[in-house]
Amino acid sequence: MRSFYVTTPIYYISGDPHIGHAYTTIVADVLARTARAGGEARFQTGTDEHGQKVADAAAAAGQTPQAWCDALVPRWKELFALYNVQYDDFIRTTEPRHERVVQAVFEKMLASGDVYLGKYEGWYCVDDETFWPQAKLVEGKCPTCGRAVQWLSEDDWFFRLSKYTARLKEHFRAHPDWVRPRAVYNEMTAILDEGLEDLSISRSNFDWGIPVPQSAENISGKAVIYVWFDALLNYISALDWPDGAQMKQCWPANVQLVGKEIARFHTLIWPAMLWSIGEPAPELVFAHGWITLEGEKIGKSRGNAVDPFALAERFGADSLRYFLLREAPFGSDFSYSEEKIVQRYNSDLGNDLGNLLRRSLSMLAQYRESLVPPAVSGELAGRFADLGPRVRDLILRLQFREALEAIWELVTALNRAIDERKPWVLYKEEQGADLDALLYELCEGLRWLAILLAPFMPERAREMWAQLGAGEAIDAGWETALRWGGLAAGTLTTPGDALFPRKEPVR
Ligand code: ME8
Repeated sequence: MRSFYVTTPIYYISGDPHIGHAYTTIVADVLARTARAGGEARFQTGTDEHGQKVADAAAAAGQTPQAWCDALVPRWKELFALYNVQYDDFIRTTEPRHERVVQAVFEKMLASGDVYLGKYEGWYCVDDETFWPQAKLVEGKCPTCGRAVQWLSEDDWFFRLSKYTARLKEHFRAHPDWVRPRAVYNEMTAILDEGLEDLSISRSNFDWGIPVPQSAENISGKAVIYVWFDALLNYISALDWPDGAQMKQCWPANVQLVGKEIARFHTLIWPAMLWSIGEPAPELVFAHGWITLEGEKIGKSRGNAVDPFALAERFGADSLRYFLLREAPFGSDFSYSEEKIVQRYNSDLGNDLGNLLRRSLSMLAQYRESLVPPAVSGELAGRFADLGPRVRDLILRLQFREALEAIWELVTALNRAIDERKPWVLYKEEQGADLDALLYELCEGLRWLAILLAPFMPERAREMWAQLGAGEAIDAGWETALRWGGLAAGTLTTPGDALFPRKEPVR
């Protein structure tokens, strides 16, 4: 069966991860969890370990690059575990399974004539690991990150990228949604219109990389493959290209998530590399915006990194997941602020959702000894009948904020049902049937919320599920789980601690 395949960039392991790295990985996790609730899915992330940037970081720490990477990888895995990220594969570019594929691809391109020997003269930005011709520099600096560039003059191997310009243009024309959001699509077609130059894909002035295969006539005897050529191939090396079973099941990827600063690599260079070896381009590259701090992209090398470990400790990992996906439409930049996190935490999570669970279960305890009354199918059941497919579609279209807004319609409706139908009055006036009906709707609605929120807040959703006594199957397919009446009469609920205990506002 064809499997839904979602990837994140593989992260440079030049230091500890920051909140931006957690962000893309959490988004991929939400997608994968949603896809898994309706079929097969594969979610892959990992680390980009070669190149000058990593070598420099290791040297500054007085370590070999390999020892440096080996010591840091657990830190990244720890972060993803802390944020309840459930990837299927974590690839490191220093693994033999990856190096083998990179060399095989290089050899295949050499044989077809898409790789040839030439001379590179121009500039190089170490921080972005990018070659820049003189004409592209901005005031003599890297046009992407604004840092100083270094002059390179080397005999290098080149990839015949220019040859694919026409095919790229046609691909962009025929698939106007293959690069999203639209602004990035437009930016990429503008670059295409200027024309593409062949790309240097080896480096001979340093050695932390995958060696150019021996079958290639090696210029200096120690050339290594350019880190981006190496890194992009992670998406298929982990599928065991060319003939692995995963390759057949998963390629082309359904969604490749990247930050907008690396859209060019993924939408202009990557498809050309794939076509050169006879593989199709991914179905969608989504280049999302940046989390910013005082208007600047948060990033390790800018020294304004926000520590995601400390944040999870303070607010809970699931609350952060919620915040990151709810705060801005996916694609746009948004500015990070603790005030905003606390505000959303206390209002959306604490008041709307947490109190709804607490109030519902404490009324059930008070009036019905915590036992779920017989199922009823009232007005809410009809109104929200299609909520599951709606939320699923929105998530799979990467409209996470809209998906959460749709889920919150149910949260609001349940809170309103309590306020309007006043269970305390029903109890006092001994309107037992109406009280039963309302309590059932609240519990069943909460069960739906736990299922729908599980991709976003897996751990908190499980806690809701446990308090509801709803059984084992929160991960069962949505199709069967989201049928009104799933919560059985007589189920014993167990009110527990507050889901989102109140936080003091930031002063
Ligand atoms: O570029 N806001 O790695 P990298 C949102 N190794 N997302 C952010 C972010 C921010 N402030 N900062 C980082 C590389 N990210 C290459 C990729 S892929 C074949 C090779 C996220 O460590 C975002 O996804 O610089 C961005 O593209 C990625 O981290 C860059 O991580």
